[in-house]
Amino acid sequence: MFFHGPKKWIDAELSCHEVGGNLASVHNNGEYQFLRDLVLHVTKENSYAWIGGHDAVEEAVWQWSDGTAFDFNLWASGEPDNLNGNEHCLHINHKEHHLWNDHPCSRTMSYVCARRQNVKTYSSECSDSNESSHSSESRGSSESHGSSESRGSNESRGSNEGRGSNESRGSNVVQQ
Ligand SMILES: [Ca+2]
Ligand SMILES: [Ca+2]
Repeated sequence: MFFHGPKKWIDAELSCHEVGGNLASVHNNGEYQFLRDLVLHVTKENSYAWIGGHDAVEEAVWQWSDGTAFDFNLWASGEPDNLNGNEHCLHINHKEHHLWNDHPCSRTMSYVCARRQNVKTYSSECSDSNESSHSSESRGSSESHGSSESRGSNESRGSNEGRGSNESRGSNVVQQ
């Protein structure tokens, strides 16, 4: 899910909560590429966007807001630099290599939400059988196909994020 915002990091995170998610976490190159493709598809450029990384609890201890392990990173060269002692939130598409940077959390920009559980919900809505054995696989495929177009455009249109997501969920069910 991609949102234009612009919002501060915390407002972006809270906005993700409203649709049952968190700012996105990234655990491998494929996931990062997916997020970058989504941002590029919606904004037509490699815009800065908040994702869920922060070291607001303890300086230099990076965490994901969705609680998953911070087991992967793609920091840009020289980052995170905690510039002026005031950079505790993580945005993507930094500089020419489009990697990660720590930045003041009060800056406003677009952001990417993710609903890890809801992806399972999608698959169980599609077919009531198989929901657990199926979930990791369907998660990958539902994110890489289709969603950047249909989900992305639904949600980027208009600012009513909660309603947008309900509508897109509803239409998925109908289509099934
Ligand atoms: Ca910091
Ligand atoms: Ca920085």
